Amino acid sequence: MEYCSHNISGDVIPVMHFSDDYCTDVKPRILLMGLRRSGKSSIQKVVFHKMSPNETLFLESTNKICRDDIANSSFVNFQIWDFPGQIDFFDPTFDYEMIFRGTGALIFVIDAQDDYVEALARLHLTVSRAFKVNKEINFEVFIHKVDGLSDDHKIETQRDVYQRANDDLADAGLEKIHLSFYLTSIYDHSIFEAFSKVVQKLIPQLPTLENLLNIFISNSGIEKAFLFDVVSKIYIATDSIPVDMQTYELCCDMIDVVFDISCIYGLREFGGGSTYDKESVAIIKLNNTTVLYLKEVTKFLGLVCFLREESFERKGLIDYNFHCFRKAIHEIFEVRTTMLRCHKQHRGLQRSKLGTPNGTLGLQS
Ligand SMILES: Nc1nc2c(ncn2[C@@H]2O[C@H](COP(=O)(O)OP(=O)(O)OP(=O)(O)O)[C@@H](O)[C@H]2O)c(=O)[nH]1
Ligand SMILES: [Mg+2]
Repeated sequence: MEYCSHNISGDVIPVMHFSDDYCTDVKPRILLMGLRRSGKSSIQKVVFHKMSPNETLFLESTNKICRDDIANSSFVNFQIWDFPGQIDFFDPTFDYEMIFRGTGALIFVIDAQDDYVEALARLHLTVSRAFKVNKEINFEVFIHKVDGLSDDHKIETQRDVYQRANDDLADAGLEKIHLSFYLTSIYDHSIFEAFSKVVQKLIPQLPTLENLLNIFISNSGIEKAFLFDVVSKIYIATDSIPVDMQTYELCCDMIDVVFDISCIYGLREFGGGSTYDKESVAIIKLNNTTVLYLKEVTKFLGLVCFLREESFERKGLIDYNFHCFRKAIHEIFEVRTTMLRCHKQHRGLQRSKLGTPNGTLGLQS
């Protein structure tokens, strides 16, 4: 099976084959599968390569598996594999066992603006094949391109897809397989939100991060806080208050504003320095007495808080609590790094063929 690979700037980097030594040590994979033109490559380009949604109109159809390494540019350490629309599971050169074995999440994209009968059949085939090989995979169904649908139509489509996909599984005696459904579009923030949830499920430290955020906001008078991977705008954790889409969108927009301004004014003469570092901090006051407060947590992570103006008067307290929060986050990653080091030493002796245990994500501090 032939496939290519991209780094974050989209350059094609040398082709590697499944039999390469590197492949026995792969980062957990997130697979993007679905019928042709369902929007897989667009999702990957918009979320991870800052492509504007309109530009995706010019994307060519994918004709081989494209592997995108997110590890060097982002907090979360994984690879995204973008598949061509028509994968033939019966093609002997397609080693699906090898592919599914190291997979953490399989995202199946369904074009909601098209007739989805064929897509559902393909979803069933894909999921049942993958489950046979690896029972730990999270199956995520993106009901995609919903920008073209009315609100009622969206809900109706989700209900219909949910019903039919689960009926097909029940008919095949595969009720054990759990599918999660998301309504997505590259034309709004829904795709970032859905991807955030997919990634969060692969982060073993999520409950700890959520706890820390809960403690932080309740002691600081903050209404909502998101821990963002600032490069992709995926939020890797938030407190346990339900996410309101509008708040999330404001926080995403703030990251864009901070990065854009930093790129223009933040670099030293001759382009020296970094656009995002320990000193990165931003405050935006909205005209409805709301304040957005962003601070750097690690090289790839930022905390974005949403609070009332009166709470922001106690900025000293917030900053002190933030300092404790930041320290705790760094401690979590120190433990993680030590564990990874031990795991690597152990694996050096064993040369396990299974990749990262149970498909969870490695994190970079
Ligand atoms: N309206 C709308 N169009 C979308 C959305 N996402 C992708 N598209 C369009 O769908 C078309 C196909 O997108 P691709 O990303 O190339 O689809 P693909 O699944 O990678 O297709 P193959 O590589 O052929 O399997 C493009 O014209 C995109 O602009 C969306 O959220 N809404
Ligand atoms: Mg494609």
